[in-house]
Amino acid sequence: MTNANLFAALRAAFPADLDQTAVETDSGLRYSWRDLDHASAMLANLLDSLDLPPSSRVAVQVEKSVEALMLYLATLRAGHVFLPLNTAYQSAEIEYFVGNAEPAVVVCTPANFGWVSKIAFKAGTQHVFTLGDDRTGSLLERAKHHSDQHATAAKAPNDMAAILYTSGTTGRSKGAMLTHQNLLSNAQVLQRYWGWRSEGQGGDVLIHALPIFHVHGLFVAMHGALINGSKMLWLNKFDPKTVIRWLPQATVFMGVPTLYTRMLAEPALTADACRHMRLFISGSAPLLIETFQEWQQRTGHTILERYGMSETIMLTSNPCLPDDRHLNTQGQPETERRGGTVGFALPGVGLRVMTDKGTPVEGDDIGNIQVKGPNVFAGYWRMPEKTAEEFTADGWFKTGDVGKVDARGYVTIVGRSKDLIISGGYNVYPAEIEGFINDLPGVAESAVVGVPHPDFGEVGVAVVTAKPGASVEPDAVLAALKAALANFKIPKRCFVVAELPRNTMGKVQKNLLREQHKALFKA
Ligand code: MLC
Ligand code: AMP
Repeated sequence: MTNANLFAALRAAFPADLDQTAVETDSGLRYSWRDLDHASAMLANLLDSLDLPPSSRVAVQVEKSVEALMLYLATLRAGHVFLPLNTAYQSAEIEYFVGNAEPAVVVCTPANFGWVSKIAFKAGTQHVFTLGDDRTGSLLERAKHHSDQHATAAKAPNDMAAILYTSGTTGRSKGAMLTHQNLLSNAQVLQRYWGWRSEGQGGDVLIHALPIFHVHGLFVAMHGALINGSKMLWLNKFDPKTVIRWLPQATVFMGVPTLYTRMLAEPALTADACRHMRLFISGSAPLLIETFQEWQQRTGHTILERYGMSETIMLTSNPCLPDDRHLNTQGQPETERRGGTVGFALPGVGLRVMTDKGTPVEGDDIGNIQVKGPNVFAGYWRMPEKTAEEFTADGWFKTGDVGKVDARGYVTIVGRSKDLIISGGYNVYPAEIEGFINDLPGVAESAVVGVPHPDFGEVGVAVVTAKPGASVEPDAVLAALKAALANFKIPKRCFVVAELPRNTMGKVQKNLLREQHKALFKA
C-alpha cells in the first residue's frame, strides 16, 4: 500500500540534484533541497522523540521564516496535524484556539513565550517551544541533536493533515479539518491547471510574499512550488519594492489584491520588470476591475483570478492554458482570463448555484454557491452539528458566497450570504467585533459594516449606541478593541450615534449603514 502522507508526495517532487537552491530569502540566505530534507527530518525526529499519539495537533504562532516552513513539513512527516495561527492574534484569541484544539505541542515566538506558554500549560499542552524568524529559539536548539534521516509516517488519504480556524457569523471560530488527500489532490490539480513548468521547460520560480498561516500562502503558494520542485524567492514580510526588484528572476507571483495595488503604486513596476514573468495570480478577496485593467496596461500581463476558501482550498480559476472543457465561440478551448470573474470550477470540483429554497437557479441567475469534490474538508473539529449545518442533505458544502455561472461557465462572485468583511485578504467577522463592543461599559449596541477602502479593498467601520445616561467615546471603543483583538480586525473608524437604523422586523439595516459610510475612505 502506498503512503498517502502529503509529505511523501512533496518529497518525491524534490529535484534529483538536492544541492540546487530551493529557497532564497530577501536577507540573502539560500536553502538547498537537501537543507529542507535534512532540517525537516531533524524536526520530525524531535517530534517523534516526544512520544505523542498519532495525529497530535502542533499549534504554531510564529513569524514567517523558512524554518517555519520546515516545521510544517516536519509535522506532516511525523504524522501530526499542523495548526497555524495568525501572528496578530492576542491572548484571548490564542486561549480559545489552544483550549479548543488541545495541541500536544505549541510553538511560539521567543518574545511571546511568557504568555503563550502560560495559556498552553493551563490547557494541558505538554511541550512549548520557541522559534524566532532569525533561526533562534528552543525548537532548533533541540532539533539539532536529532538525526537528519527520517522515515515518513504512514498515513491514509482521509487522515487529517491540518486544521485551519475560520471565524463564524455566529458563535466561536471553527477548526476546518483538512486531510492529506484534500491538500494533495488540490496541489496536483493546480500544478496541471496553472501549467507549472519543470526544470526542462525553463523551470518556474515563485515569489513567495504571503503569510504562511492561511490557505493562500501555506497551501496554494508553498505546495505549488514544492510539488513542482520549483525554487522560491522568499520574503518574510511583503514589500512591494523587493518584489519588483525580484520580478526579472521569477516567473510566478501570487497575491491578495492589496499586494497588487501596492505594487501599482511603485513607478518601478514596468513591462520590462515583468519580462520573464509567466503568471500573476490573485485571490482571497475580490480583485477590482480597475486593478485588473491597470495591471494589464502597465505590465502587459493579465492577472489570473481564482477563488477558494479554508474549508475547500481552491475551487475555481480563470484559465492559464487553453481549457478544453469549455469552448469559445470559434469552438476553440477557452483561454480568456476575464476580469471580475473567478473563472471555471477546477477539474474535479463540482460547483452549483442554488436558490434559498434549495433548488437550482435558472440559467445565469444569482444564488448560493455550493461545492463538492476531493478538496472539500472533512468537517469542523469537534463540531458535528456545525458541520452538518454547512452541508446539504445530498453532500454539497455551502460556501456562504453568492454568485452566478454564465453560459460560458465563468463563475462570478457577487456577494456573500455570510456577514463577513474581507480586509487586505484577512477575514473579519462583524459578529465577533460587535460582541466585544457590546460588552464595553456604557454601550447599548453596535453594528460593524464593511466599506470600500483604496488599500485594503474593504475595512470595518463600527457604529455604536450608548445606554441611556451613559457616554461612549469612539476612541475609547477602538482602544479597547486594540488591546484585545488582532490588529487587522480593528475597525478603522467608530461612530457613536443615537440609534441604529432598523427595518419593520427590528433587524439592524446594515445596508443603510454601508451606504451612509461608503465614501469615508474614498481615494
Ligand atoms: C494590517 N492591518 C490591516 C491589515 N493588515 N488592517 C486591515 N486589514 C488588513 N489586512 C493594519 C495594521 O495592523 C496597521 O494598523 C495598519 O493596518 C497598517 O499596517 P501595514 O503595515 O500597512 O500592514 P502590513 O503589515 O503591510 O499588512 C498588509 C498586508 C497584510 C496586505 C501585507 O494584511 C497581508 O499580508 N495580507 C494577506 C492576507 C492573506 O494572506 N490572506 C489569505 C487568506 S486565505 P495599526 O493601527 O497597527 O497601524 C483565503 C482563501 C483564499 O482567504 O481564497 O486564498
Ligand atoms: P477564508 O475563510 O479566509 O478562507 O476566506 C474565504 C472567502 O474568501 C471565500 O468564501 C470568499 O468569500 C472569499 N474569496 C476568496 N477568493 C475570492 C475571490 N477571488 N473573489 C472574491 N472573494 C474571494
